[in-house]
This record gives sequence, structure tokens and C-alpha cells, in this order.
Amino acid sequence: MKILLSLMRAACLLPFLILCNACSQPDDAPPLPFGALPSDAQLQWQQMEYYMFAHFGPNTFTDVEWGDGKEDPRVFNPTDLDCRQWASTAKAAGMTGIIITAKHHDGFCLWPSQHSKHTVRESLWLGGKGDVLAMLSEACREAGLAFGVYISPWDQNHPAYGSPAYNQVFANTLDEALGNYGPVFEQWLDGANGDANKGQLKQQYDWKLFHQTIFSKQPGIIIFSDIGPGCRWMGNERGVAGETNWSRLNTDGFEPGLGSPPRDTLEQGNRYGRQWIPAETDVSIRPGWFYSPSTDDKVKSVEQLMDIYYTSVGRNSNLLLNVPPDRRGRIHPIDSARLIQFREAREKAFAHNLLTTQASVSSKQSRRGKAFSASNIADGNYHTYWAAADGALTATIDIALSSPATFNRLLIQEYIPLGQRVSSFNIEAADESGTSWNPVAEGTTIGYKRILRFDPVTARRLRINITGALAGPVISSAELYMDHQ
Ligand code: FUL
Repeated sequence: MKILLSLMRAACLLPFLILCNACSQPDDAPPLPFGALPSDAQLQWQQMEYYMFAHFGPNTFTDVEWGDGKEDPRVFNPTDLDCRQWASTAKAAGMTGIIITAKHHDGFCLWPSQHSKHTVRESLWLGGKGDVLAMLSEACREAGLAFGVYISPWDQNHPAYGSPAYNQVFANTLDEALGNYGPVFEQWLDGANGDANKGQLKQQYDWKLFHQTIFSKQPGIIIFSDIGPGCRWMGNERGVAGETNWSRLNTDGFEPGLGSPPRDTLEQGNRYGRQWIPAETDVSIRPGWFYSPSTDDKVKSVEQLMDIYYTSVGRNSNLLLNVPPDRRGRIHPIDSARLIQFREAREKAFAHNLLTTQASVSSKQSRRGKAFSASNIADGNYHTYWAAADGALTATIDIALSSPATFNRLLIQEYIPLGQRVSSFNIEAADESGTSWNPVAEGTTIGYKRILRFDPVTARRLRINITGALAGPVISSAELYMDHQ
């Protein structure tokens, strides 16, 4: 009888047990993605972080920033061009790729294009038989670097520029440059156009045609422009991304160039933007984009470059640092030495992560399931993460280091395959008695990577408070460093 009763009781409880199990299921499952998301190509691109821009062409020899397309192609005559030297310099600098100005606004093509009469073929360099794109793409492949191209739609040389026919000419140019030199990771498209007030021809660009052509040759490519679609201009050329920097953007009604969103929007993105279009920070190591002997003594200092690193990579954007080859066709020794010093400074700053697996890391707001445990933020693996329970838009991660440490940098990353969520956060440290908490630093967005700088703090216990998020926060990693420089 007793057995029968307990069986009946169990049978009555069964529906509740099943129901409760169903209730807890979502909490054990990974968080649902939030908002616009990066494509696989965008995620890979974001992880490239820091790569080289190489402005090179007739302007290198004529000392101007914008050639007008009327320059004699014979001015382009590097005496000792060596793309392997560019690649080994980029590699030694810790960069992941090189983007070359294959065609700037003067229309001069660094490859013997069939669609132009203003190219290396018309120059004196190698008797008109040279091809910089062939040499550089090969050198990048050998060095394990990604290869990218800047091809300006604005062309002050081509006779069809300013007429509808030019759009097809430009599409053919893209087709050729992107079809003949192996994989291209990024196509840089600026929106520059002739200025009618200066008597220059203006073109109505057919962006749709350009994009189709690019993707038909390089399906996984990232297209840069003011508004993407792969990545966006960060809004200034100083190397300073917005402290708040969403990787989402609304592009409806906007165009690259004069029709682009306001600069502060480009610097900050849109909180609820409909597309995932992360920021790229382009800045030159010299005052100009092209090499000039007059800027040999104006190459940015290591301190300036470190500052730029913190305000670009440290603010959820990739850093595209321009290092213009000189008139020999080589990276100038002053620039290459500076790049190595910059690498050493970064390595020194980020040599010892004080938040290791030996620290105890926990959160009361953790999502159910070991897979989302707070300790994941210290395991050095981007693909494991801590996630808060659904609905928890604020949360605290408690950290106890194995012994007190002094630090002045917090590096923190969201797991962006699930979207960008955090809108504000701060860090606090406990005093020696461990009872009162002192503010250390605060920030707004995180995104793929955010690095906070603050005065040195010595503590064993600290906490990272997520004080605002659009959906339950998902944090991939947190690291603590002492940058003595
Ligand atoms: C701009 C160009 O006008 C500059 O000359 C430079 O190439 C810069 C990176 O993009 O749009």
C-alpha cells in the first residue's frame, strides 16, 4: 500500500518536475544572440587588430598628398623597391597584414591595368615591366601576412571619369585587381569625389555594382568605407576612436563620402544600429599619408603610438597604421626602428597578466551551468565566456587574486559572436582590510576589446561591475597589467 501511495505521489509530481526542468533549460543553454552580429569574416578581421597601410605612388616622388592625374607617369621610379622588406618590417612590428594604395586619387595604378593608361607600365621603373601588386601579394604570402588593397573610385586621370561609363571602368579595374593576386582580406573604398567648386569632375558612384564586383572575386573580403559593409571609417585621422564605440551602425540613407553619417556617429557607432559594422582606425606614422623627406624628423614617437594603440585597439577598433615606403621603395629606417620600439613597448606593457587561473573569480549573477562560469574570463581562451542569467542587465564579477598585486590597466573583452551588449561598467578594489571598496576606473562600451588606463592600484580583491547592458552581459576575458612606461 505504502509503495502504491508513494508511486501515486510521484506520478502527481511528475508534471511539475517536467515543467521545472523545462523552466531551467533556457538558463542552462547559451544566451541567445543579441542584435546585429559579426559574420565569420568580420570576426576573423577583428582579431587581426593591427596592420599596415602603405601609401605609395607618384605622390611619393612629387611631394604632394593628392596628385591631379596630370603628373608624368615617369616620375614613379623607385630605385630599390623591395616588397619583402615591407613584409618583414610589418611582421617584425607585430602586424597582421598590409593594405597598399593600388590606385590613389591621381588614378595611377601600381599594376599594369588594362583599364588605364596611367600605370607602372607607363613608368620608367623596371622598364615598364614591374607590378607592385604581384610583388607585394607574393611577399605577404611568404611572410604569412594578409594582403589588402586601397583602390580609389575618385580618378583624376581617367577620361571617362564624371560620366556614367566610368562606373563600369571602375568595376573592371576592381575585377582585375581583385581577381589576379590571390586572396585579398580587405578592400578600402573611400568616398572621395571631385569638387565642382574647384572645377573638378564629379562622379555618381554605383556602389552596388562595385560591391557586387568585389564580392564576386573575393567572397570573404571585408569592404571598408564610411559605412561598411565590412568595416567603417572611425571618423577621424588622429587615431582616437570614441570612448563609447558600438560595432553596430545604421546605414539607411547614407553613402560613403559627402553623404556619410556625422563624424561623431562614425566615432561611436549606433547603440541599436541595424548592421554590424565595426570601426577601423586609420592614422599615419608621419604627418602626411605619403613619404616626404621633409617628415623624416616628424615620425611619431613611441609614446604617441602607444597612446594611439590605447585609443584604437583599446577602444574596440582595429588599427591601420600608415607607414609610407620611401623613394627607394623601402620602409625608411627611422620608421622601421620606431615600429620595433612600439612593438617592444606593447610587449612590455602586456607581458604579465596578473589575473591568471590562480585567481578566484565568481559572480552571483552567473548563468546556470559550468560552461558559463566566471572563471572562464581568466582562462586565456576567447571562446569560453562568463554569461549572466537572462534578464540580469547588471552584474558583478568578484575577483580575489592569489596575492596582492599592483596594476594600472584592465583589458576586457565581450564575446562578440553573441553581439555587443555592455553599455557601462566599472572596476573597484578593496582596501587592505577587504571591507571598503574604492572606485578604480569606469568605462562605457566594451565590444571586442577595451583597455582602461588608470593610476596604479595595489589590491588583492577587486570587482568588475557591469552597470548597464542591453542584454545579459557575456564576457570572454579580463586581464590586469602594470604598464610602467
Ligand atoms: C583619404 C584620402 O583622401 C587620403 O589621401 C588618404 O588616402 C586617406 C587614407 O584617405 O580619403
